[in-house]
Amino acid sequence: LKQTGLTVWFTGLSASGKSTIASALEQHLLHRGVNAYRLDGDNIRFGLNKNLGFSPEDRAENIRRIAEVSLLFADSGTVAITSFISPYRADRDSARKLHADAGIPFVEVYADVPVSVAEERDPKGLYKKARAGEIPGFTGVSAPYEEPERPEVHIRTDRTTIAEAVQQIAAFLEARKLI
Ligand code: GGZ
Repeated sequence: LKQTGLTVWFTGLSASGKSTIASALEQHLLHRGVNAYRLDGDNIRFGLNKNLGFSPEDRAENIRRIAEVSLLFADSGTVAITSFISPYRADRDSARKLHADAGIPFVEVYADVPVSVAEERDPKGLYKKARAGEIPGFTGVSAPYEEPERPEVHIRTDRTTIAEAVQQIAAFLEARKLI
């Protein structure tokens, strides 16, 4: 018995909460017996993509490879959950098209937070460094973040609890009969 695979694609600023929600969603799905696997900076940027930096070209290649890997997981029947800034609309749209061409569902989740709030959170002190000019091309400070125009799920993470965010995504997946 094979479950339908799909990709849940998070996008949002650094410190938007996307990885926290992605982890909670993964746990939620696993507890319901739905196989899920999360791709994030820890298992991708330090491995497969360790030769890539943060120039627009490298980010495009980062996202291209992640899209291909998530498609493979989804094709195997898993819910692939990706958690990367993916700041460029064109790169996200390519990931979407890759899935559409393969007939695999793609669900874009926008972890939306004002830059000012992400900057107040600043859990790793990266915004502070970016403001000081120590990290060139930092998303939201000195590099663009292109907001999704029609994400399947839009979460204002500064006004939503983690549990509510997971429920919002799970409800969408259920309504579409994806889980
Ligand atoms: C944005 C950067 C940068 C620059 C390092 N811009 O908070 P974090 O640390 O853990 O999340 C950020 C992560 C972004 O990697 P992604 O692979 O998600 O980015 S993209 O989708 O745009 O390719 C941050 C850290 O890496 N980081 N330099 N210049 N974030």
